[in-house]
Amino acid sequence: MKRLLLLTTLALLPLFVSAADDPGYTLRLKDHRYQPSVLHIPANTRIRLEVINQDASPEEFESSDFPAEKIVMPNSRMSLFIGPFKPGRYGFYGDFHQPTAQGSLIVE
Ligand SMILES: [Cu+2]
Repeated sequence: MKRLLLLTTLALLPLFVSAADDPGYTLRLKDHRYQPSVLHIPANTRIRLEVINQDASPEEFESSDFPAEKIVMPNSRMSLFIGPFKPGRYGFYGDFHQPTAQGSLIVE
C-alpha cells in the first residue's frame, strides 16, 4: 500500500515541476507604453508573463494574435500564462491606450 502511494506521488511530480519551471518574463507599463515593447521568448514553451503597471490608470493586456485579455490595475501587477507558440511575431496591446501601448512577442 505504501509503495503504491509512493508511485502515485512520483507520477504526479512532473506536473508540479513543469509548472514551477515555466520561464517568467516581465513587461512594464509606463506612460501607456510597454517596456520592453519587443519581448523575445522561446518557441513551444508556455511562459508566465508578469505585467507591472506603473501608470495611474488601469490597462488591459490584450492580443488579437493569441488568446489573452487581462486587466492590470494602476500601480499594480498581474501575471498570466501564454503560449506555447510556434516561431513568429505576435502582437499585443493595451486595450485602454491602443495608440501608444503596442508591443510584439518574437518567438524563436
Ligand atoms: Cu479588452
